[in-house]
Amino acid sequence: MSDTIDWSKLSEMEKLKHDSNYLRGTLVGSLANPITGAIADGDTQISKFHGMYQQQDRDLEKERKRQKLEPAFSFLIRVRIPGGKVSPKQWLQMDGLADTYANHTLKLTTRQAFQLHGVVKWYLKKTLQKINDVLLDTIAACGDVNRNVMSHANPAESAAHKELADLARQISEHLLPKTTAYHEIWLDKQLIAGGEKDHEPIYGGRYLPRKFKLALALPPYNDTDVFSQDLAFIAIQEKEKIVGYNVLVGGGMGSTFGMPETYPRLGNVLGSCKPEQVIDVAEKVLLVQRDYGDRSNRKHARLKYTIDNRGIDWFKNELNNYLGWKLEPEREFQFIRNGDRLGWIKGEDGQWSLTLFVEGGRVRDQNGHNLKSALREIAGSVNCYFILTGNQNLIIANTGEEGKKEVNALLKKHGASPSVLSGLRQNSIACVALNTCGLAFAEAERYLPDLVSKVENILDRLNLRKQEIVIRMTGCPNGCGRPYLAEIGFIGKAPGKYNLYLGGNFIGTRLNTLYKETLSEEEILRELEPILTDYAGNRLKDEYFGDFVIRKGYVKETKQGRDFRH
Ligand code: SRM
Ligand code: SF4
Repeated sequence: MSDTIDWSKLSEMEKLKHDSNYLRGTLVGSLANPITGAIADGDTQISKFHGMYQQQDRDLEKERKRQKLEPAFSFLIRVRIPGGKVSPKQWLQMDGLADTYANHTLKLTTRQAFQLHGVVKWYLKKTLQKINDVLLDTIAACGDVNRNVMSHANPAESAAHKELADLARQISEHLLPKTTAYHEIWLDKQLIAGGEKDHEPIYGGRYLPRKFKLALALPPYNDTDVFSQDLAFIAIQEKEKIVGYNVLVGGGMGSTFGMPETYPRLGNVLGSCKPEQVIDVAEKVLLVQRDYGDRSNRKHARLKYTIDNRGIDWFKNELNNYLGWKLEPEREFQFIRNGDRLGWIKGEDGQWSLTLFVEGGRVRDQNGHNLKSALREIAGSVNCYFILTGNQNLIIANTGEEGKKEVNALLKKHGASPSVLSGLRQNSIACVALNTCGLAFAEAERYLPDLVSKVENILDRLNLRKQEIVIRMTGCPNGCGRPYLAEIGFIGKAPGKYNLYLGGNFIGTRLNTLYKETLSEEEILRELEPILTDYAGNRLKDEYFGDFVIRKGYVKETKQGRDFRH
């Protein structure tokens, strides 16, 4: 097979995957090498498929160099949790691992997963084994495969929500790599000599050209930002029953400064299918991308570019061929918001759920706000489970009246009671960025809370504190906090400097547009104040900020990804 491949036309990663023997690489040797806290170069790529990234503490970078020391290498471990649901036992295990092997924090990601940061090479195996002990894993949380499948996180727990959550798990299982490398390397399961018995019925030996992301949503809530996903299924309900799904393809956020051929893109609705056809559609969309995606240029390899290069009609036709049947026409759907609805809600079954704002998705104990301790005690004593949302928040789900009281009391005891938040802060997302992300040009998670406080001062003067406005910041244009869908978006350009984007909408169906470049904090506030003042005085009834800035001509609507400019 390899003889027929012209490797010179493909990206280096293609050869690496092919030669990795179904994702084994030289990981075993790398882990055993006592000389360095790093793993071999090739293994830094292959290990992603196992759910981890080699990183270094960027705060210490200069000092380590000065002292002629190897960088402070450690690993990010990402745990795959389809639909974001975890049991108290799983929560407690992750909480303990954060303290024992990581940096004492748990990161709730924008894709309903956990991340541990700061795990050194010597503890990787132990940590993965402990994760596995509570029936969680990190397989395919990263890498050129289908990633964590997101699902609508409904605090009101309805039958439809449960159906979506189950479907997310089934799709995730179906699209998992089948290699036994993970079990061999991390869980000491018996080695298959040379791995020759392994095969990947869906992916093949080179896996996908690039990462692939999938989400489910239940209108009217777009809390999984379906327009940013490679593939999404939007539930169609009739009389509370899910009768089908609209199929959306080709969304994506990543882009690179100075490369106009890369851009964020909104998904296109292709048609609809029946609930029992979803897994088939998911598999075949992935196969079309596997077979036609660009394997020469990784910056241009996502499904969104395959679709733009060949056209949406070509894609639909090809998909129908792969399926052997045709999608039905699209059905009407309407979203009223993205993000999460915070606070307590009673479900159809009379049980209570609390959606808790977790700033930057970082669960920790800090300055008397001891959220990590509170959640540990809740997990240990309250009858409930947890749902990580796609907006870095957390739902403490399914408690009775007594449980609700206990949760409130425990949050209070640890100084972590939900406070009344501005409509801006409630709708804020910041990616990790510094100090762990190797791609960050600027701060995001560590800075956005302060910037929000400063914008809140303006909002207070304008009587806009309660107005919900979606604000998102990332430390680079890769878009991990989905900033291109925000009403106010910031992308880091350099330390302390950000591009400002305006005009995304509150329901997550419109890309924003560059308003001003390379702004300092002072400049950001100076730019935003007059626009917010205009908004306070001249908005139409119920008009959202993102719609207002377009109506008033502050920015022009970005109608398609290809028109997006940094
Ligand atoms: Fe992301 C790479 C963090 C969601 C687009 N992302 C990274 C890396 C691994 C940096 C790296 O490659 O070295 C970041 C690790 C930082 C750290 O220290 O933790 C990182 N991404 C994250 C998380 C943790 C952000 C967060 O604060 O929550 C999110 C983890 C999600 C998960 O659980 O799987 C995260 N990343 C996203 C999203 C949002 C989403 O999926 O809904 C996007 C935009 C959607 C998309 O993919 O188009 C996203 N991440 C990227 C990209 C750009 C991909 C592209 O098509 O160009 C990169 C860089 C890359 O792949 O080359 C990237
Ligand atoms: Fe890192 Fe950029 Fe993703 Fe932020 S958006 S986590 S800076 S890759």
